[in-house]
Amino acid sequence: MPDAPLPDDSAARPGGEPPQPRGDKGARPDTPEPAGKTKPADAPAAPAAGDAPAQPPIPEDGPDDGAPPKAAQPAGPPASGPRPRKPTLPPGAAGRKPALPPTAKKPARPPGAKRPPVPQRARVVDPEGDGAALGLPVLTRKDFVSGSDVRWCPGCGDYAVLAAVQRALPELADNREDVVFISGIGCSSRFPYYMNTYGFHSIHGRAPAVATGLKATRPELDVWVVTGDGDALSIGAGHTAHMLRRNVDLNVLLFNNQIYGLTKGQYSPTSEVGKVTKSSPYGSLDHPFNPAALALGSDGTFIARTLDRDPKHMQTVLKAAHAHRGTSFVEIYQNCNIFNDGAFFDFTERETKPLRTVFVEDGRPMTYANGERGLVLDGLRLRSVDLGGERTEADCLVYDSTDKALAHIVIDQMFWDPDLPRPFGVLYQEDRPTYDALLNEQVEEVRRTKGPGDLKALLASGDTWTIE
Ligand SMILES: Cc1ncc(C[n+]2csc(CCOP(=O)(O)OP(=O)(O)O)c2C)c(N)n1
Ligand code: SF4
Ligand SMILES: [Mg+2]
Repeated sequence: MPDAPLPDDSAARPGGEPPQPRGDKGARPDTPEPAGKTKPADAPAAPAAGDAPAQPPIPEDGPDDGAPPKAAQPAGPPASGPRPRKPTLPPGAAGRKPALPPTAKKPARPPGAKRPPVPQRARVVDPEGDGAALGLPVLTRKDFVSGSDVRWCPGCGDYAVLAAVQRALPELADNREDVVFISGIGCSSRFPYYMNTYGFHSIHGRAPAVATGLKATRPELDVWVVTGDGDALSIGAGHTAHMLRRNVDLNVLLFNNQIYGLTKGQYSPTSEVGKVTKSSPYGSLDHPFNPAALALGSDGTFIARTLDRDPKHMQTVLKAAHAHRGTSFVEIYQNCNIFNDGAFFDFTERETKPLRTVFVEDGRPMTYANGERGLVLDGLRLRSVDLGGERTEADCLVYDSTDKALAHIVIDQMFWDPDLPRPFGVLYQEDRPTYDALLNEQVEEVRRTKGPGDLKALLASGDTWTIE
């Protein structure tokens, strides 16, 4: 069963208040004690049961760099104490507005009183970018911020991803009504509540199935899938692979924190060997997935990797993913500061990042460490070399994201070889017809040649029996 209630219809409308979870179930983990490791010195104490739950700051505007808010306030998942309940409605009245008595009229506005503001429709972005000059309203980040309290732990990397998506969307979306976020179950999967767009917090591991159905029947919509390493790669692994091979035109954001966050810190399919958690007290024996390799092996047509702590890079990748027609698979390294703090610090912290990361760009040589090192191809093996002496930038491999053989080498070797840095950016892309386009073409073709069809007649055709 999903951990959070399914959104109801009324709540999923843009501008409407997304549904709130009933009680704390499914909202956030209620025990902050990280599994398998001692609590960091600055980790917050768990609020006593019955205390008011600590609310993380709502990232109204967020820091300008989109970085996650620091865990300065009373942090950690809230206590499982009671939360204020909505007044109980009479049976059958749920979801309905209290009706006015038949003869009752709306109270008249006193003379001279101002007319209440008319709710604004979502506004259209001028594709030429001169909307402001024409006096037209233009979508901004705020248009994509829902009124819901964000219920992630303070300091969680999810905030930075949310901010980056909300910042990128005004440039990508013509209007909010055509944008849909579909998620599975997990902390990351709470994402649709916080977007002022359509959304569906669906079933564990099944967001690709729901999204495929939606995109196939409403191809004009801009459909995003938000999922976690557990959601997409444990229970949903089969669905993820089929979505990729079909090349459904979806934008997939996989929040990889190498842990099950929502269920309080069990090891996940991306956790490293030896990971000590409550569910692996002697260390995990599982060989982890490399999500990008899984996507490439599933014949994915767009594969990228970015980081919560590099908001500018994340925005660039989001825009490239959105521009791609087909399944855009974006793996985002996301810090879970409660149950797996520092999993990606090698790639995000100032001291280690230059030596441990390469940001690939088409047509540019693969250099890193502030230009002091580079990557060369030695047969089918990548090697890291010092630059400035015998070797120069001109000797380095020039990246080409459309080269599948290169993508295999880069995605695989740079994940496992500790002497190689980790690659970020658009790692692979190709053009291939999308499933939704092919499906709709096929339906049109059959309609054209055979007529509109009759479902009842189809069901009653062939070998059917009447049971009397
Ligand atoms: C059918 C089913 N099995 C198991 C669960 C418990 N469960 C909820 S979320 C989750 C894993 C979430 O991990 P991930 O996708 O990595 O999300 P995160 O919380 O780390 O963002 C699990 C196992 C469930 N809700 N439903
Ligand atoms: S991913 Fe970790 S830090 Fe983020 S909300 Fe979940 S438990 Fe908290
Ligand atoms: Mg996770």
